[in-house]
Amino acid sequence: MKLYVIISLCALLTFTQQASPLETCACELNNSEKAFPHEKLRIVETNVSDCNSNITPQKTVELESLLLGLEHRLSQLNKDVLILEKEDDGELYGVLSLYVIENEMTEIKQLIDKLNSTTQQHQILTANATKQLENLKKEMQELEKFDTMQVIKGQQAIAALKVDLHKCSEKLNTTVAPTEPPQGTCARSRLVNVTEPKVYTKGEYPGSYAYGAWGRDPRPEKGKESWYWLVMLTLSNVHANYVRLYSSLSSLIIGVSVPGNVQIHSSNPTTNTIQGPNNVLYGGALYYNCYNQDYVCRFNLTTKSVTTLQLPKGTRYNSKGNFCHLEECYPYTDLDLATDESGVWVVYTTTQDFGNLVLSKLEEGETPTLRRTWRTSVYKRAVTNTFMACGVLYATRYINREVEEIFYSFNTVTGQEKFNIGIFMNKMSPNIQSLNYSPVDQMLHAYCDSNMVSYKVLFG
Ligand SMILES: *[C@@H]1O[C@H](CO)[C@@H](O)[C@H](O)[C@H]1NC(C)=O
Ligand SMILES: *[C@@H]1O[C@H](CO)[C@@H](O)[C@H](O)[C@H]1NC(C)=O
Ligand SMILES: *[C@@H]1O[C@H](CO)[C@@H](O)[C@H](O)[C@H]1NC(C)=O
Ligand SMILES: *[C@@H]1O[C@H](CO)[C@@H](O)[C@H](O)[C@H]1NC(C)=O
Ligand SMILES: *[C@@H]1O[C@H](CO)[C@@H](O)[C@H](O)[C@H]1NC(C)=O
Ligand SMILES: *[C@@H]1O[C@H](CO)[C@@H](O)[C@H](O)[C@H]1NC(C)=O
Ligand SMILES: CC(=O)N[C@H]1CO[C@H](CO)[C@@H](O)[C@@H]1O
Repeated sequence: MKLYVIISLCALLTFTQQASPLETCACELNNSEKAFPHEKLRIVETNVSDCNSNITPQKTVELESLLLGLEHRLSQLNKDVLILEKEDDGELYGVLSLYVIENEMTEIKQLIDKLNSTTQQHQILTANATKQLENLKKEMQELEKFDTMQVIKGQQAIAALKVDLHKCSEKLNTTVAPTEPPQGTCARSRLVNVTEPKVYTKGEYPGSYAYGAWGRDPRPEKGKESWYWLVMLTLSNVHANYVRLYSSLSSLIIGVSVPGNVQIHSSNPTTNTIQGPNNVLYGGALYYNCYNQDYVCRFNLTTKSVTTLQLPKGTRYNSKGNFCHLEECYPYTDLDLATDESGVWVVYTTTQDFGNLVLSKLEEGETPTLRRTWRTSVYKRAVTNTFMACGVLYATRYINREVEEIFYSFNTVTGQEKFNIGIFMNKMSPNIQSLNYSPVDQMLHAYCDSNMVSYKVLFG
């Protein structure tokens, strides 16, 4: 639960740092009734960067030293959490860390108070910051209550906390950077590495539903920018009839689905049921292989209507063109839907391509169509999964229970194929059922034996 505390401090710190040299700066926190303040903090951060453009620099040494103090407090917090993690004592440690962080919180609050009284000049700003802190504190107390009923999940929260602390210190260095790639272009040319897992959660149904997919809509509808989606194959590990939504990553980790399910059809399976794990959400619609057909289905979550696209004759479906490794194949992985900076793609294979990977770009529109198709020389059964990033197709293979390798790439701009990518991903569990790249934050989301794991993709 404390991860919110850290995020809030981070937001606040960024806020004060960003805004320290200004004279006046109107930053309003929209106090909606959402269960988690994550979204709110995002808004603050957005507004902070907006404010930034109006700021004229002005030195205030005392203020800066206080900010430096805050920064040190944050790194201390980081250390404390790391120590506690080493001393992991089963259930107790989640609770202990809550107290320690609470104390840190208090100290940081004191620093903020000092900050408040430092100069008249910054009065408005700090009052605003304090108000925001108060609001957040209220939210935090609400969450605290909630957490006492969810003690078992404390450990997950701590894992995520570590991730957020790292993000936080990154943010300290880089200030507020735009996360959205520039429209129409793609600066990310060469994938050089992926990080260790940054997010790892068993989610709402620990250990259940071994097959599925999750991620973040790269072109979300307004107000749903921080939403995450989850599709679990609830019937026979093959079929699903709904998309489950979470208003933030935190609510997904904690396992609170606030918007809940959007159902495709009450029966499962039936026409247009989701078949197989490799689905994506894009522009408020789920793209997937639908039941018993060589079709891409598009389910509009707003209108709840399905439009379909039949793939070329000879397309392998109904578990006849799967991803595999030496030991076994992943059932019903005939169609792998993918998103990148430019839209939606589908990866599949056909009889006439002798089982090699085929890649098609989807044209959105009234009904989806195929814009263009590329043929590769990599055998689909030698691949465990694929994803797209910046117009480049990447394929993975199974090395062992701990490691998966991104070994292959196909550049749709140059047509160049590479078989020696050699990027290794450390796994949290042996099998990756789906991989989705999120161009919004360059995260690679993996669904692994009912766990949800994210890696940050590093580009050269
Ligand atoms: C604040 O949040 C509410 C509820 O989400 C929304 O209706 C309203 O438009 C928001 N106000 C602003 C100024 O963003
Ligand atoms: C930012 O602040 C403005 C007013 O300063 C407010 O209208 C808006 O809702 C806030 N949030 C965002 C996301 O812009
Ligand atoms: C911050 O300063 C303002 C103006 O002096 C004061 O009204 C407010 O109570 C202070 N807030 C805190 C938390 O000390
Ligand atoms: C932040 O900058 C400091 C000093 O330049 C560096 O030591 C530290 O590793 C950086 N942290 C991150 C997360 O980049
Ligand atoms: C890629 O990242 C992993 C872990 O994140 C690291 O161990 C490895 O050295 C990196 N490889 C390269 C070539 O930078
Ligand atoms: C879903 O339907 C709405 C209403 O007709 C439309 O505005 C929106 O573009 C559709 N989304 C997709 C992805 O087709
Ligand atoms: C709560 C609070 O103090 N809000 C202030 C934030 O800054 C604006 C613009 O300077 C003030 O008008 C608000 O009163």
